[in-house]
Amino acid sequence: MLEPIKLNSDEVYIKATIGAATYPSDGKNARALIYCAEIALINSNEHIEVTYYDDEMQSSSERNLKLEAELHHAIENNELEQCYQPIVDLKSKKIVGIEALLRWKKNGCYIPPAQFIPMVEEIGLMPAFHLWSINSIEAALTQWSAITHPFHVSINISPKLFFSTNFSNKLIELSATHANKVRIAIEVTEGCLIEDMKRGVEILTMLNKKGIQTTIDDFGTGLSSFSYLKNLPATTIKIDKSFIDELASNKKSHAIVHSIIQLAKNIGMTVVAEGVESQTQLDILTQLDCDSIQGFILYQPMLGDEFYQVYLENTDAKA
Ligand code: G
Ligand code: MN
Repeated sequence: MLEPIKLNSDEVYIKATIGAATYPSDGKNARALIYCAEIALINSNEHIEVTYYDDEMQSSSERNLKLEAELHHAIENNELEQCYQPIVDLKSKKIVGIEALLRWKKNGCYIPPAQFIPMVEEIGLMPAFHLWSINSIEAALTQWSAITHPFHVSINISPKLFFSTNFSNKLIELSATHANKVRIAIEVTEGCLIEDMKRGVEILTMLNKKGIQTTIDDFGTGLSSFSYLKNLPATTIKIDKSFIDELASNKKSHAIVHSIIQLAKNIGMTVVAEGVESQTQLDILTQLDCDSIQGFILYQPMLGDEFYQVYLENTDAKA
């Protein structure tokens, strides 16, 4: 436990995170050692007090710097791809929505989203990437003439963007243009709103009035609080993949998923399970009366043209 320090009449808690380098293996002079210690610090995390430098950190830092530099050119080099992963209603087995997922293909290889999305955020490119995404979704929706209600397009919103002033205008425009056939939903994580809950609720309420729905993404992993659920104008809970992974093997995960589904239903929200990969998981979710699912067992994320074909086949709609 941290010991508090008295500052006038207040008690404050101070914590340090240290990056360390070792003489002479990491460097033979102060400059080289400080450089390595800084790299160790960048690679540290809040749970470890002292992180020691190793050579692997150096190469991963260099790789990251190179990727960051390349990200600046991803849009002009046509390296971004807008993918869509279907969300399927468990009772009707029909596709009732999609999650829009951004992919970055560099020299023929996909860079994992978990690696590049935080970088996009970090180097301030999120507004440009978000706009690129919205424009591709707009173009796709215009082409997908056979899509009809009930159908929603879920768009992930990064925390920084969510609180920036201008982000919502484009979304509102997109929603209004295609309101006759789809609903636009935004996916926000519980952590996303923590920064300023009051403003978060205001923004979501304003979007809600314009017909934009809210899904709480990765539910169960953040600081899930009931007042949060009570106060947010959210329509859907998405159960985090980590619970789904252990649905069949861990009694507690099973009980948690069961309870989340019941909770959602009791407060009038719909519930989606994400990351469903096996038939057993699918069967349990059906038995627990989950509304809909998303996962590799049914569909992987795919490009727009492929998705539209899948939609037409699944819903017997005519193009
Ligand atoms: O938490 P969020 O809804 O943003 O997660 C979406 C991510 O999860 C996407 O990158 C998508 O490719 C991935 N994903 C979706 N379904 C599955 C699945 O069944 N298994 C795994 N491993 N990843 C999945
Ligand atoms: Mn999501």
